[in-house]
Amino acid sequence: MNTLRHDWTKSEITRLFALPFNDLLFQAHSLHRQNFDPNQVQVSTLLSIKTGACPEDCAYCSQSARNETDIERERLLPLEEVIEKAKAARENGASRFCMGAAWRNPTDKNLDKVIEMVEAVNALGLETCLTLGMLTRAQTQRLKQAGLDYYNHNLDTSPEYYGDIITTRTYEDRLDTLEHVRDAGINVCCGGIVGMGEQEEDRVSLLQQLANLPQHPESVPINMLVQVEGTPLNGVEQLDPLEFVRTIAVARILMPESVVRLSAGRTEMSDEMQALCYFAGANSIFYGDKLLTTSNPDENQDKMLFDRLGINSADRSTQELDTAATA
Ligand code: SAM
Ligand code: DTB
Ligand code: SF4
Repeated sequence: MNTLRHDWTKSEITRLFALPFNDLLFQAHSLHRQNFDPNQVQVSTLLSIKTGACPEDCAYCSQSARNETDIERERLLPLEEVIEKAKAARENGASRFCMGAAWRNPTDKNLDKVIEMVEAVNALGLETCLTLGMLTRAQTQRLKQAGLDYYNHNLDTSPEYYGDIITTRTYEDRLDTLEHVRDAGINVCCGGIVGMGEQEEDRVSLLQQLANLPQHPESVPINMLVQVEGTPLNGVEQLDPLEFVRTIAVARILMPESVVRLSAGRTEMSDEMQALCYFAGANSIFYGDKLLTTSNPDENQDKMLFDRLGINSADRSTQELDTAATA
C-alpha cells in the first residue's frame, strides 16, 4: 500500500518530467503494477445529452456559442433516446455511461430530467457519470440520492494558464464544485487538457493541483486537445507525443491509486503511442466512435489494439469479483 501524498511541490514534479524517459516509465509502471492489474483497462462510453449553444467561452470547445463551429445544436435528449444509447453501450462492453451537457450549470428543472436519466441508466446495470458544469451543494446531494456514481468536472489547465483559456468562470468556481461533489460522497472524475499551447510548467502545475486536492480524484482524465475548426485553439502547435506519455506517467506517480484515463485525442494517436500510455499507467478510455461532438476510434479498432496488447476491458462485475477475491 502506498502512502498517498497531497503535498507535491512544483520542483519535485518538474524533476519527474525531466527524468530520462525509460526511468520515468519504469517508475510509473512499477507503481501501476503495485496498485492495478496492468492488463486491465476500464471502458466508458460518452453521450452528449445537450449539445452546443453554451454560454461559456472555453477556447478549446466546439460547443461554446462564441466559437463559430459547425456542430448541430440539440436540446436535452429525450429519456428514451438516452436509454437506447446506454443499452447499445452496454452491449458493446462499456461498464460506465457518461452523459455530458453543454451548460455553464444545470437549472433545478434540468436536473430533474437528468436525474431520471441517471436512474434509468443505473437500472441497466451500468455505472453512471455526469458532466453538466458547475453544481451547488444541494444539487450534488440530489444527484447522490439518485445513485450517481461519478461526476466529471475538469480543472482543464494550470491556474497560471487558465485565464488564457476561459474567462467566464474562475478556477475557484471549479474547485468549489469539486468540493461539493466530494462532500456529497460522489466519486470525483477530474483532470485536464494538454496540447493547448501551454508550457511544461503548466502541465506540472495542473498535475500539482490535482494531486494536492484533499483527496485524489478517483478518475483522472488526461485529454489531448482535439483541435476544432472555428475555435481559438485551432492550429495551435501540437504537443510532442512523448511529452503526452510523460504527462500520463507523472499523473500515475502522483496519484498511484487513481484510475488515469487516456481521454480525448486518441484518433490522432498511433497504436504505439497508446500502448506506451497504457504502459505508463493509463487504465481507462472512452470507448465508442464518438466523444461529445468529435470522433473517437471505433470499437473494432480498440478491440484489435487490446487484443494485440493482451489487454482486457474490465467490466464492473469482473472488477467487483477481483476485489472480492483479493479481500
Ligand atoms: N459543460 C460542462 C463543463 O465544461 O464542465 C461539461 C462538458 S465539457 C465538454 C467537459 C470537458 O471536456 C471539458 O472540461 C474539457 O476538459 C473537455 N473538452 C472539451 N472540448 C475538448 C476538446 N476539444 N479537446 C479536449 N478536451 C475537451
Ligand atoms: C473529459 O475529460 N473528456 C470528455 C469528458 N470528460 C466529458 C470530453 C471530451 C470532449 C472532446 C471534444 C468533443 O467531443 O466535443
Ligand atoms: Fe461549455 Fe463545457 Fe464547452 Fe466550456 S467546455 S464551452 S462549459 S460545453
